[in-house]
Amino acid sequence: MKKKYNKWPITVVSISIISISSIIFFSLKMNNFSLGHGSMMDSMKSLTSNSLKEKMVENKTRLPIPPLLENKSLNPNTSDFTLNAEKGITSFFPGVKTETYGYNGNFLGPVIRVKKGEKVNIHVNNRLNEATTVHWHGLEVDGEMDGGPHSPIMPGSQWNPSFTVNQPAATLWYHPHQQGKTGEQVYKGLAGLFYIDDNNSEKLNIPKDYGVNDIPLVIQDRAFNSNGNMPYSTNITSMMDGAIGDMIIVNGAIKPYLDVKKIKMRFRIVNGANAKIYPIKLSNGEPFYQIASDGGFLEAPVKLDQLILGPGERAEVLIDFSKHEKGDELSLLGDGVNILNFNVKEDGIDTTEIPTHLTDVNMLPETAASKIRRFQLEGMGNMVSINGKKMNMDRIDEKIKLGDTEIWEITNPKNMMNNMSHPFHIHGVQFEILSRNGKEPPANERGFKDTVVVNPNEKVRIIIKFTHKGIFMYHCHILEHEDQGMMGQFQVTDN
Ligand SMILES: [Cu+2]
Repeated sequence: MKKKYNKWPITVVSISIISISSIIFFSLKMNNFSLGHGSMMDSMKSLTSNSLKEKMVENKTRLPIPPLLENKSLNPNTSDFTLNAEKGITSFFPGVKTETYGYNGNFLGPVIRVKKGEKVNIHVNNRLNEATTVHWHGLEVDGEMDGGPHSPIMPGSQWNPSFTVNQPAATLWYHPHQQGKTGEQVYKGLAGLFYIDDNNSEKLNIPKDYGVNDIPLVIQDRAFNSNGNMPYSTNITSMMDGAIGDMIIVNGAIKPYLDVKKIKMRFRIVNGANAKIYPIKLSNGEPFYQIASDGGFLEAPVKLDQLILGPGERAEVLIDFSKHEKGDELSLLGDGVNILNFNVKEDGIDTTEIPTHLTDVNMLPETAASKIRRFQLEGMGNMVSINGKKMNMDRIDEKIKLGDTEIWEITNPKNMMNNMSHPFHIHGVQFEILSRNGKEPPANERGFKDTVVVNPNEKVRIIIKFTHKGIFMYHCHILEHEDQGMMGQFQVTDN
């Protein structure tokens, strides 16, 4: 027998809660406007305790390089990998132990490296006390293999996705996508890189010696309490802007160093932060060259003084250290803060080049599109929505025909309740940006993308060809927004 509830008390309580939260929300936003962006938010950020900060010695830890995951397959055209999601203990500060999560280790995970055309089998063991998923961010695979919220792996059980990689060389990544828990699980340390190589990437005369002149940089931020732990904060700032810590970590280390030779170096930069958009530049202001975006190489290197990456986005860049003198020190700045020190140590033999042409990026013509869909991003905190809706696992928001090409128009209207940039991510596809507010995208965005930052009052038009079947997500990659329901589902079917 179902109980009958009198709905009035619930309604009154709900209305009161909504009114009180709105009042708090409005007053905070008003304050924020009057103080100028940042000041109030900065003062309310989760902050690391001073006693810990005093223990931190800059330039003391060598940049950790994640191991390449061993391929256990004996067949040359097949890869076989095992990932274990597990608990760990990590020392971010000397002598201080922090409880973390990791894949096959204490924090973050190994690099999965495959070649285009390969069949890939992965065994994911969940050794945590909670359900998790592993989403292959940027990979073009069927919905069942995508690792979204429909593929939870219960504690103690295994998930065995299998797929053939059929997309160009790229730097992708993997991370949990457990419904409502993505932010917390990534914050604790679950994330890793997924590299695709192809004939072109192997042929190009660019730095490609993993860990030597081809270095991954996973940029994240965390806040630590006095006993060294990273409490996943659900305070009001985190709820609104997403979880932002005051300690920036690169590959899991705070302000590490990397000794470099006087050669060109390639860095594969991943914004693995929960919520923060990072402007990235060199401390001496010298330019560098972006050679790849989310989904692979750009047509030609793009010279940049500054690169802006939103959560989920990737960029591969070349930095030329040959002009420096031995003993020179410079650093990589993330949001104006020194996040990685480069020590120019010795001469080196450099036979690599900065090519004038990297690949052909064939732009899909607008005329190929059979449909235009519109997505309006709105809100902050728990009041986020897409097209006025919050994620519902039981609702398919958009139905798409396999093989179709579509234009998606994503808008982010600025108003009292919405003054944030939202990184919009689509699963299972690589798309191209047609325009930002009617203008051509910047040169470094004219490649394949799976995540695009949509700024306040911006309309971003993208073109997508849907080549895989199944149920997929589109969502804001501020993980706290995603967990609060800033996500929808599309289903690709062949009828
Ligand atoms: Cu968002």
